[in-house]
Amino acid sequence: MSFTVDVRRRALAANDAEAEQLRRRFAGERTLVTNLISSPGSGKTTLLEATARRLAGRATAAVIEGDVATELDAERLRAAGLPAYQILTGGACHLDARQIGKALTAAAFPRVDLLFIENVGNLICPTTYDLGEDFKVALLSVAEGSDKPFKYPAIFARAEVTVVTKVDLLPHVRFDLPAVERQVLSLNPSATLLRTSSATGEGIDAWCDLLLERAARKRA
Ligand SMILES: Nc1nc2c(ncn2[C@@H]2O[C@H](COP(=O)(O)OP(=O)(O)OP(=O)(O)O)[C@@H](O)[C@H]2O)c(=O)[nH]1
Ligand SMILES: [Mg+2]
Repeated sequence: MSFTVDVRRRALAANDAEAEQLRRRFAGERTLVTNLISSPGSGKTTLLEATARRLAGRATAAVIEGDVATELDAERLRAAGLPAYQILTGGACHLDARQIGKALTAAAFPRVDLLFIENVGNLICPTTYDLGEDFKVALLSVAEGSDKPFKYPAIFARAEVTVVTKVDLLPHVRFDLPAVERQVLSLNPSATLLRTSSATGEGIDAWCDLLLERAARKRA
């Protein structure tokens, strides 16, 4: 085994151990945790803003944001009414479990029903880092092209939920939605597929219902 492969394997094993501690903590707090992963600009923060509006008064939520630079996304979510903590990776292309643990200590959120983790925008690096989440959510906007699940198979294979975002733009872009859904299901036959538009509100109820149902199951 090469030195690089060995170091990477150890780093992932250390991350998995930290993630397991987080998972036990979230189980004790009965908080449903989702890890949102997608390309830059595919609509993660905007979906969370729409989610905050739709869930207001129905569930409590908080957000951990991961970005290379700026506090912009955390500021947007605070403006939408959610407690939000920004992790700045300073160049790293994914979040890890240790950062989540530190963020939880620094943020000192009250106990919440839902914790959203918005990962650093890309479809590759965040895939293998367990953050103690209940499930990963992959987002793919209709502006990104219909070949993406097969070009970035690992994330679509691991995400329990894939959300096709910005469906309001479908009349204006070339995007083969059935082909994308077929690719996702061939990579992960048990995936849940959703279509949303944060602009028109289409699909936001289905997304929120899924979250509320999963959060209720975790509380039971
Ligand atoms: N038409 C349309 N535009 C959207 C929708 N959702 C997001 N946008 C726009 O897409 C752009 C990027 O959205 P963000 O939510 O910031 O994307 P992101 O995935 O959080 O981006 P990063 O945090 O940089 O990875 C913004 O200009 C949004 O207004 C949608 O459903 N429809
Ligand atoms: Mg964002």
